[in-house]
Amino acid sequence: MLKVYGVHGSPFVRKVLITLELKGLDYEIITQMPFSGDSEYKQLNPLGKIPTLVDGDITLGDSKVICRYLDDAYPDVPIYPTSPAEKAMADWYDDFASGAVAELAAGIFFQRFMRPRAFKQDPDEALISNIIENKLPPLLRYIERQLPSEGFIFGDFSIADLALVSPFVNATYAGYDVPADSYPKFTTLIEQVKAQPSVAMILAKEAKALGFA
Ligand SMILES: N[C@@H](CCC(=O)N[C@@H](CS)C(=O)NCC(=O)O)C(=O)O
Repeated sequence: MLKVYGVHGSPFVRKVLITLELKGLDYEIITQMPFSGDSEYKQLNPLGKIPTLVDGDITLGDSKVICRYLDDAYPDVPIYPTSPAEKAMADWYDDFASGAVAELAAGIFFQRFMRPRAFKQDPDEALISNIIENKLPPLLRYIERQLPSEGFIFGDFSIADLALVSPFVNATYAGYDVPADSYPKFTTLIEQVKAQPSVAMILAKEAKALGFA
């Protein structure tokens, strides 16, 4: 059976779990906390980051690489668009969202949720204000410009929609919601993604795991 090392609540683990659910694959979650310095886990993934996927002989780190692999290895229910141009754009959105966007949007969650719990430190509210007021808006404006007037980015729900929305699920847990008046297309997309059955299922599990439900 496929094994995912990680925990509920990570924006990156979430992408992988939703991809597995969408494809109807059996998997088990092996609990692995981030920032644990676990030397045994580093044998599997020397970066020590979550998620890591083990599928038989193959062990992969990085949610982008894992989702791409799952789509190639288990293509029955695709999570990538098919044309080379749209596939490349989906990869770009995933890279953009899992890199710069996640650093900021999930950074709010890191400060307000992880920092007090994992490091017994207060959140840096000045850093959070700088993210919300200065750093996120140019990225949100870009996302808003890229989105179609309605529906998912490539017609069907895809990794592009999931990757862009995932870090903002964490921001919401930490008290920040994307303002609908400034970003109407993106806030609509966020709700549409959350309403997908595979997404709603994982969000319900993680809300329970994080103590929000
Ligand atoms: N690019 C990676 C990022 C993974 C990542 O940063 N995961 C966080 C948890 S949300 C982590 O494990 N952080 C621990 C660390 O940086 O040591 C991916 O997409 O999977």
